[in-house]
Amino acid sequence: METLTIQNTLQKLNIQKINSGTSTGANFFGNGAEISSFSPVDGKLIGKVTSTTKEDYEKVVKTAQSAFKTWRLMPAPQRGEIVRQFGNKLRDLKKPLGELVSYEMGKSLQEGLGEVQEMIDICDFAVGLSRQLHGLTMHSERPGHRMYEQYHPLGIVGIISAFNFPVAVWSWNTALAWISGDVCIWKASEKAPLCSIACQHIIAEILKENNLPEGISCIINGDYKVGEFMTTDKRIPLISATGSTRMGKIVASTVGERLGKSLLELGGNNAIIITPDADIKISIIGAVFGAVGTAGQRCTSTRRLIIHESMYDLVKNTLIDAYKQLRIGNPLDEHNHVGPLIDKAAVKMYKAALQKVVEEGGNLIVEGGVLSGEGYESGCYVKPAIAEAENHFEIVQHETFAPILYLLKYTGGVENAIEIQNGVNQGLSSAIMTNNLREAELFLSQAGSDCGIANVNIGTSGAEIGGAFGGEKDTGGGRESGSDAWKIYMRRQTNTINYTTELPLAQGIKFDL
Ligand code: UN1
Repeated sequence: METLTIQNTLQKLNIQKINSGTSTGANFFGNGAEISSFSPVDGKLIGKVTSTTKEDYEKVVKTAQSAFKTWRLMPAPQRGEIVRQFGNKLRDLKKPLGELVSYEMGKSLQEGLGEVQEMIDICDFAVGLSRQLHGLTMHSERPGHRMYEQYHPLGIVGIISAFNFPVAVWSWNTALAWISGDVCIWKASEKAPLCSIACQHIIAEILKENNLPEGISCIINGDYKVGEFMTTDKRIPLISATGSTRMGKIVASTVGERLGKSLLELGGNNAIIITPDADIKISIIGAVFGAVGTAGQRCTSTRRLIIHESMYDLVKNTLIDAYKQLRIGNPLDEHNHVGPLIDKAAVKMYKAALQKVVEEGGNLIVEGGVLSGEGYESGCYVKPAIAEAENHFEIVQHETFAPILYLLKYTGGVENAIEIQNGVNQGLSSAIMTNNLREAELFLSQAGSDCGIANVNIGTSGAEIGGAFGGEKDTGGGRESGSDAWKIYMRRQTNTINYTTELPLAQGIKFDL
């Protein structure tokens, strides 16, 4: 039955022949090794995609370069019109694309649909932005001179995305890059390649309908070596990469070596502080969703709870009860809360983390474990776990992409909790649960959270696209999505114009001939 459904879904997304080498457009060149995409939902093979060889990559870059020459000349609001059409097409295809995300990646259907909604939202945002790519004007120190700045497209933007948000993260980048006048080459995660094929089909159709070159949107597939084609390539002025801190360091140094720009969205180690003035209901829902949503595979997932000693037992016992109610199983079944991990390698890391926390002196209060038997044939379903631990444990300092929550206790004032919260290398998302204005404001102040995202009475995950998304320290410092994140996709130019018959020099320098 499952297979039938997914075949239907693939058909609606126009993926009859999945092998990327068989498509017509220049973007589907793939003469390299085959990548098989297995669903973590039931372990079945969904399809195969051929990866991109160096020769294929050269063709893709040429296609992108030539498309850029057309695209950059189109007025930005007209580029916005293309993005508007793309957003509308996503509205039409929300259900099948959400299903594919859910089936290929393993997140709940609700979250799969939510991911497509994020794509639609960023398109809307980008359409408005296409009329607002403004620079500043400033007064020149010289008479009869005008000075201002403007933003121009960069060229080709390389996007490297992770399996956990197989479509949304691409769209955050592309929607902004496109209205900025850039063209994109996307290397999707080899763990969710079909999602990239589906997205490419959708945008390719829009471009065709508008008589625009398909090279405005390109995809390449394969492992990290295919990503390296781009990171080492001087023709790609910006690399936007989402993934682990380890990967980000390699990307940053490779791109930095050639003085390219990189936008990095790397690991998080996100915490919620629960103070004596916290609303317990909000705190528990926020913590449980943050820890087990997407099976703990968001970079904004809640990894640590920092609980005041006066609240500790209450929070602990309520959490234990809440975890008993979690239903683990097929994420396409809306009754289930927790789906599978992406693959068996992730299950192995989950198991190793649980073992490590016990070795380091932690105490498992909700034991984890790998599920087997009917409905769990893929071997990727695990039980969310909770461990009482200490912040300095090596495993607590480390981001494990799985539903493991660490409980940490604090005493005294909220400044002690903030110190624990900041006492990790990562700096993505953070939250405080409190109705106390002083605690909340201190948490948000310059002496508070050191993360890129700091929330009050909201959990750590589920950021909206309207704000800039990203974090500090080992999270990489990049900002994507809303606010003025668009600026990284453009190059700034300062222009000074002399409309007199004289040539006065700046700084009052005299140079008479
Ligand atoms: C990610 O996990 O890579 O805040 C991004 C959230 C989402 C984005 C997560 N909007 O949970």
